[in-house]
Amino acid sequence: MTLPLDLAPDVADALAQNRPVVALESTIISHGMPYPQNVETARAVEAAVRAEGATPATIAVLEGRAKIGLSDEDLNRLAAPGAEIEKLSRANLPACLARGGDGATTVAATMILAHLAGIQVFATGGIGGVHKGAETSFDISADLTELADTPVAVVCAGAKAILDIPKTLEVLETLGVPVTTYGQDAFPAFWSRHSTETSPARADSTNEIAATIAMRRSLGLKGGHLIANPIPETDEIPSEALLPLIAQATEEAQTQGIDGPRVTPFLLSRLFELTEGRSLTANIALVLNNARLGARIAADLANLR
Ligand code: PSU
Ligand code: MN
Repeated sequence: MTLPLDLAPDVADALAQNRPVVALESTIISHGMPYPQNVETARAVEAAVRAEGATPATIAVLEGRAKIGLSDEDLNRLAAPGAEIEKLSRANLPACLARGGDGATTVAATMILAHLAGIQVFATGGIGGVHKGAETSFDISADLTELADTPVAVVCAGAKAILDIPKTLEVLETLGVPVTTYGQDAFPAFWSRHSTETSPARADSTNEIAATIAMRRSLGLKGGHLIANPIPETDEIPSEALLPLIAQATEEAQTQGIDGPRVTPFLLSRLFELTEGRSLTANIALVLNNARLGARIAADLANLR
Protein backbone atom coordinates (compact mmCIF):
# COMPACT_ATOMS: atom_id res chain seq x y z
CA MET A 1 0.00 0.00 0.00
CA THR A 2 1.40 3.42 -0.85
CA LEU A 3 1.15 5.93 1.94
CA PRO A 4 -1.41 8.73 1.51
CA LEU A 5 1.39 11.26 1.98
CA ASP A 6 1.78 14.41 -0.16
CA LEU A 7 4.99 16.41 0.24
CA ALA A 8 4.86 19.98 -1.05
CA PRO A 9 7.52 20.43 -3.78
CA ASP A 10 9.64 22.87 -1.75
CA VAL A 11 9.62 20.49 1.24
CA ALA A 12 10.56 17.49 -0.93
CA ASP A 13 13.41 19.47 -2.53
CA ALA A 14 14.76 20.68 0.80
CA LEU A 15 14.73 17.16 2.27
CA ALA A 16 16.37 15.66 -0.81
CA GLN A 17 19.17 18.25 -0.60
CA ASN A 18 19.64 17.90 3.16
CA ARG A 19 18.51 21.48 3.76
CA PRO A 20 16.76 22.32 7.07
CA VAL A 21 13.00 21.71 7.31
CA VAL A 22 10.75 22.55 10.26
CA ALA A 23 7.41 20.79 10.71
CA LEU A 24 4.48 22.83 12.07
CA GLU A 25 1.18 21.55 13.48
CA SER A 26 -2.39 22.45 12.51
CA THR A 27 -4.47 21.85 15.66
CA ILE A 28 -3.25 25.23 16.83
CA ILE A 29 -4.88 26.66 13.65
CA SER A 30 -8.21 24.80 13.76
CA HIS A 31 -8.71 24.37 17.49
CA GLY A 32 -6.17 26.54 19.31
CA MET A 33 -6.78 30.10 18.10
CA PRO A 34 -9.76 32.16 16.92
CA TYR A 35 -10.19 33.34 13.32
CA PRO A 36 -8.55 35.36 11.75
CA GLN A 37 -5.54 35.33 14.11
CA ASN A 38 -5.20 31.57 13.49
CA VAL A 39 -4.52 31.87 9.77
CA GLU A 40 -2.48 35.07 10.16
CA THR A 41 -0.29 33.30 12.73
CA ALA A 42 0.08 30.20 10.55
CA ARG A 43 1.40 32.38 7.72
CA ALA A 44 3.65 34.42 10.02
CA VAL A 45 5.16 31.26 11.53
CA GLU A 46 5.97 29.89 8.08
CA ALA A 47 7.57 33.24 7.19
CA ALA A 48 9.64 33.16 10.42
CA VAL A 49 11.00 29.71 9.51
CA ARG A 50 11.86 30.93 5.99
CA ALA A 51 13.55 34.06 7.36
CA GLU A 52 15.96 31.77 9.25
CA GLY A 53 16.78 29.93 6.02
CA ALA A 54 14.71 26.79 6.63
CA THR A 55 11.66 25.40 4.83
CA PRO A 56 8.37 25.24 6.78
CA ALA A 57 6.14 22.16 6.46
CA THR A 58 2.75 22.73 8.06
CA ILE A 59 1.05 19.35 8.43
CA ALA A 60 -2.66 18.42 8.25
CA VAL A 61 -4.98 15.79 6.78
CA LEU A 62 -7.15 17.01 3.90
CA GLU A 63 -9.52 14.72 2.01
CA GLY A 64 -7.75 11.69 3.38
CA ARG A 65 -4.24 12.79 2.34
CA ALA A 66 -1.53 13.63 4.86
CA LYS A 67 -0.23 16.94 3.58
CA ILE A 68 3.35 17.89 4.45
CA GLY A 69 3.47 21.57 3.50
CA LEU A 70 0.19 23.38 2.86
CA SER A 71 -1.00 25.85 0.25
CA ASP A 72 -2.58 29.14 1.24
CA GLU A 73 -5.94 27.67 0.28
CA ASP A 74 -5.33 24.68 2.59
CA LEU A 75 -4.52 27.06 5.47
CA ASN A 76 -7.73 29.01 4.86
CA ARG A 77 -9.75 25.82 4.90
CA LEU A 78 -8.28 24.71 8.23
CA ALA A 79 -8.79 28.15 9.76
CA ALA A 80 -12.32 28.90 8.56
CA PRO A 81 -14.78 29.52 11.40
CA GLY A 82 -17.19 26.61 11.71
CA ALA A 83 -15.14 24.30 9.47
CA GLU A 84 -15.59 20.64 10.38
CA ILE A 85 -12.01 19.69 11.07
CA GLU A 86 -11.34 16.74 13.36
CA LYS A 87 -8.66 17.06 16.06
CA LEU A 88 -6.25 14.24 15.22
CA SER A 89 -3.94 12.43 17.59
CA ARG A 90 -2.33 8.96 17.23
CA ALA A 91 -5.59 7.11 17.97
CA ASN A 92 -7.88 8.69 15.36
CA LEU A 93 -5.36 9.50 12.60
CA PRO A 94 -5.74 6.18 10.70
CA ALA A 95 -9.56 6.32 10.58
CA CYS A 96 -9.57 9.90 9.32
CA LEU A 97 -7.11 9.02 6.53
CA ALA A 98 -8.99 5.84 5.63
CA ARG A 99 -12.32 7.67 5.43
CA GLY A 100 -10.95 10.52 3.31
CA GLY A 101 -11.66 13.04 6.05
CA ASP A 102 -10.23 16.42 7.07
CA GLY A 103 -8.27 16.79 10.28
CA ALA A 104 -5.88 19.07 12.10
CA THR A 105 -2.89 17.35 13.66
CA THR A 106 -1.94 17.67 17.33
CA VAL A 107 1.67 17.41 18.46
CA ALA A 108 1.39 13.58 18.52
CA ALA A 109 -0.10 13.24 15.02
CA THR A 110 2.24 15.90 13.59
CA MET A 111 5.25 13.99 14.96
CA ILE A 112 4.06 10.76 13.34
CA LEU A 113 3.57 12.37 9.92
CA ALA A 114 6.74 14.48 10.14
CA HIS A 115 8.75 11.33 10.84
CA LEU A 116 7.15 9.49 7.89
CA ALA A 117 8.17 12.42 5.70
CA GLY A 118 11.74 12.40 7.03
CA ILE A 119 11.53 15.63 9.06
CA GLN A 120 13.43 15.70 12.35
CA VAL A 121 12.47 19.06 13.89
CA PHE A 122 9.02 20.39 14.71
CA ALA A 123 8.05 23.71 16.31
CA THR A 124 4.79 24.40 18.14
CA GLY A 125 3.36 26.45 21.01
CA GLY A 126 2.81 24.09 23.88
CA ILE A 127 2.63 20.32 24.18
CA GLY A 128 -0.25 18.47 25.76
CA GLY A 129 0.60 17.00 29.16
CA VAL A 130 -0.84 15.80 32.43
CA HIS A 131 -3.96 17.82 33.21
CA LYS A 132 -4.63 19.20 36.68
CA GLY A 133 -6.81 16.64 38.46
CA ALA A 134 -5.42 13.77 36.34
CA GLU A 135 -5.40 11.60 39.47
CA THR A 136 -9.18 11.36 39.05
CA SER A 137 -9.76 12.24 35.36
CA PHE A 138 -6.78 10.23 34.00
CA ASP A 139 -6.43 13.01 31.37
CA ILE A 140 -2.87 12.68 30.12
CA SER A 141 -2.11 13.81 26.57
CA ALA A 142 -0.99 11.25 24.01
CA ASP A 143 1.69 13.83 23.11
CA LEU A 144 3.81 12.49 26.00
CA THR A 145 3.85 8.85 24.86
CA GLU A 146 4.48 10.01 21.30
CA LEU A 147 7.61 11.82 22.49
CA ALA A 148 8.74 8.50 23.93
CA ASP A 149 8.22 6.64 20.65
CA THR A 150 8.76 8.87 17.63
CA PRO A 151 12.15 10.39 16.73
CA VAL A 152 11.20 14.03 16.20
CA ALA A 153 12.55 16.95 18.25
CA VAL A 154 9.72 19.20 19.42
CA VAL A 155 10.37 22.86 20.23
CA CYS A 156 7.72 24.31 22.54
CA ALA A 157 7.40 27.07 25.15
CA GLY A 158 7.11 24.56 27.98
CA ALA A 159 3.79 23.27 29.23
CA LYS A 160 0.71 25.42 29.60
CA ALA A 161 -0.13 26.43 33.13
CA ILE A 162 -3.53 24.77 32.57
CA LEU A 163 -1.55 21.53 33.02
CA ASP A 164 0.06 20.00 36.08
CA ILE A 165 3.66 20.85 35.18
CA PRO A 166 5.45 18.79 37.88
CA LYS A 167 3.44 15.68 36.90
CA THR A 168 4.06 16.35 33.20
CA LEU A 169 7.82 16.41 33.84
CA GLU A 170 7.57 13.23 35.97
CA VAL A 171 5.86 11.37 33.14
CA LEU A 172 8.44 12.59 30.61
CA GLU A 173 11.20 11.37 32.92
CA THR A 174 9.55 7.96 33.31
CA LEU A 175 9.23 7.68 29.54
CA GLY A 176 12.88 8.59 29.09
CA VAL A 177 12.25 11.70 27.02
CA PRO A 178 15.17 14.17 27.09
CA VAL A 179 13.88 17.61 28.15
CA THR A 180 16.17 20.57 27.51
CA THR A 181 15.42 24.21 28.26
CA TYR A 182 17.11 26.78 26.09
CA GLY A 183 19.08 29.46 27.91
CA GLN A 184 17.77 29.16 31.48
CA ASP A 185 17.48 26.71 34.39
CA ALA A 186 13.74 26.94 35.02
CA PHE A 187 11.32 24.94 32.90
CA PRO A 188 9.09 27.55 31.21
CA ALA A 189 5.31 27.68 31.62
CA PHE A 190 4.11 28.74 28.17
CA TRP A 191 2.69 32.22 28.86
CA SER A 192 5.27 32.77 31.62
CA ARG A 193 9.03 32.37 31.38
CA HIS A 194 9.28 30.42 34.63
CA SER A 195 7.39 27.57 36.21
CA THR A 196 8.18 26.41 39.74
CA GLU A 197 10.14 23.49 38.23
CA THR A 198 13.80 23.28 37.34
CA SER A 199 14.36 21.92 33.84
CA PRO A 200 15.94 18.43 33.72
CA ALA A 201 18.61 19.88 31.40
CA ARG A 202 19.70 23.21 30.00
CA ALA A 203 21.47 24.17 26.75
CA ASP A 204 22.79 27.58 25.80
CA SER A 205 23.40 26.94 22.11
CA THR A 206 21.49 25.29 19.28
CA ASN A 207 24.63 23.35 18.38
CA GLU A 208 24.56 21.62 21.73
CA ILE A 209 20.90 20.69 21.18
CA ALA A 210 21.55 19.40 17.66
CA ALA A 211 24.51 17.32 18.88
CA THR A 212 22.30 15.69 21.54
CA ILE A 213 19.60 14.87 18.99
CA ALA A 214 22.19 13.37 16.65
CA MET A 215 23.71 11.33 19.51
CA ARG A 216 20.30 9.90 20.48
CA ARG A 217 19.90 8.82 16.89
CA SER A 218 23.35 7.22 16.73
CA LEU A 219 22.62 5.27 19.90
CA GLY A 220 19.51 3.86 18.24
CA LEU A 221 17.28 5.10 21.06
CA LYS A 222 13.67 5.46 20.02
CA GLY A 223 11.70 8.57 20.79
CA GLY A 224 12.08 12.30 20.43
CA HIS A 225 13.43 15.22 22.38
CA LEU A 226 11.55 18.06 24.03
CA ILE A 227 13.14 21.50 23.75
CA ALA A 228 11.57 24.17 25.92
CA ASN A 229 12.08 27.75 24.77
CA PRO A 230 10.95 30.47 27.20
CA ILE A 231 8.55 33.10 25.82
CA PRO A 232 10.35 36.44 25.16
CA GLU A 233 10.36 38.68 28.25
CA THR A 234 8.38 41.47 26.58
CA ASP A 235 5.50 39.11 25.77
CA GLU A 236 5.15 37.08 28.95
CA ILE A 237 2.18 37.17 31.31
CA PRO A 238 3.38 36.76 34.90
CA SER A 239 1.97 33.63 36.52
CA GLU A 240 0.44 35.57 39.46
CA ALA A 241 -1.93 37.22 36.99
CA LEU A 242 -2.80 33.97 35.26
CA LEU A 243 -3.23 31.43 38.02
CA PRO A 244 -6.63 32.66 39.31
CA LEU A 245 -7.97 32.84 35.74
CA ILE A 246 -6.74 29.32 35.01
CA ALA A 247 -8.42 28.08 38.18
CA GLN A 248 -11.66 29.71 37.07
CA ALA A 249 -11.53 28.27 33.53
CA THR A 250 -10.66 24.80 34.85
CA GLU A 251 -13.59 24.88 37.24
CA GLU A 252 -15.94 25.98 34.43
CA ALA A 253 -14.76 23.07 32.27
CA GLN A 254 -15.58 20.69 35.11
CA THR A 255 -19.05 22.11 35.87
CA GLN A 256 -19.91 22.14 32.15
CA GLY A 257 -18.79 18.53 31.75
CA ILE A 258 -16.11 19.34 29.15
CA ASP A 259 -13.81 16.34 28.83
CA GLY A 260 -11.52 14.42 26.44
CA PRO A 261 -10.09 16.29 23.45
CA ARG A 262 -12.40 19.27 24.07
CA VAL A 263 -10.62 20.26 27.30
CA THR A 264 -7.57 22.04 25.84
CA PRO A 265 -9.51 24.07 23.18
CA PHE A 266 -12.11 25.07 25.82
CA LEU A 267 -9.49 26.27 28.32
CA LEU A 268 -7.56 28.19 25.65
CA SER A 269 -10.63 30.04 24.41
CA ARG A 270 -11.86 30.82 27.96
CA LEU A 271 -8.44 32.21 28.87
CA PHE A 272 -8.52 34.34 25.73
CA GLU A 273 -11.77 35.88 27.02
CA LEU A 274 -10.65 36.15 30.64
CA THR A 275 -7.34 37.83 29.74
CA GLU A 276 -9.07 40.09 27.19
CA GLY A 277 -6.94 38.75 24.38
CA ARG A 278 -3.59 38.93 26.16
CA SER A 279 -3.19 35.16 26.24
CA LEU A 280 -3.52 35.08 22.46
CA THR A 281 -0.96 37.85 21.86
CA ALA A 282 1.48 35.96 24.06
CA ASN A 283 0.66 32.66 22.34
CA ILE A 284 1.43 34.15 18.91
CA ALA A 285 4.73 35.63 20.13
CA LEU A 286 5.91 32.36 21.63
CA VAL A 287 5.04 30.28 18.57
CA LEU A 288 7.06 32.66 16.38
CA ASN A 289 9.95 32.46 18.83
CA ASN A 290 9.83 28.64 18.73
CA ALA A 291 9.69 28.58 14.93
CA ARG A 292 12.92 30.62 14.78
CA LEU A 293 14.70 28.36 17.28
CA GLY A 294 13.43 25.24 15.48
CA ALA A 295 14.85 26.55 12.21
CA ARG A 296 18.26 27.13 13.80
CA ILE A 297 18.31 23.64 15.36
CA ALA A 298 17.30 22.11 12.01
CA ALA A 299 20.14 24.02 10.32
CA ASP A 300 22.69 22.79 12.88
CA LEU A 301 21.40 19.22 12.47
CA ALA A 302 21.70 19.45 8.69
CA ASN A 303 25.33 20.61 9.13
CA LEU A 304 26.10 17.59 11.31
CA ARG A 305 24.92 15.13 8.64
N1 PSU B 1 -0.83 24.40 22.66
C1 PSU B 1 -1.36 25.54 22.14
N2 PSU B 1 -2.39 25.46 21.32
C2 PSU B 1 -2.89 24.26 20.93
C3 PSU B 1 -2.32 23.06 21.46
C4 PSU B 1 -1.29 23.19 22.31
O1 PSU B 1 -0.92 26.62 22.44
O2 PSU B 1 -3.83 24.24 20.15
C5 PSU B 1 -2.81 21.72 20.97
C6 PSU B 1 -1.62 20.91 20.42
O3 PSU B 1 -1.96 20.44 19.14
C7 PSU B 1 -1.48 19.76 21.38
C8 PSU B 1 -2.89 19.58 21.80
O4 PSU B 1 -0.92 18.62 20.80
O5 PSU B 1 -3.36 20.92 21.99
C9 PSU B 1 -3.02 18.77 23.07
O6 PSU B 1 -4.33 18.36 23.20
P1 PSU B 1 -4.71 17.26 24.31
O7 PSU B 1 -4.43 17.93 25.60
O8 PSU B 1 -6.19 17.00 24.08
O9 PSU B 1 -3.86 16.06 24.02
MN1 MN C 1 -6.53 14.95 26.90
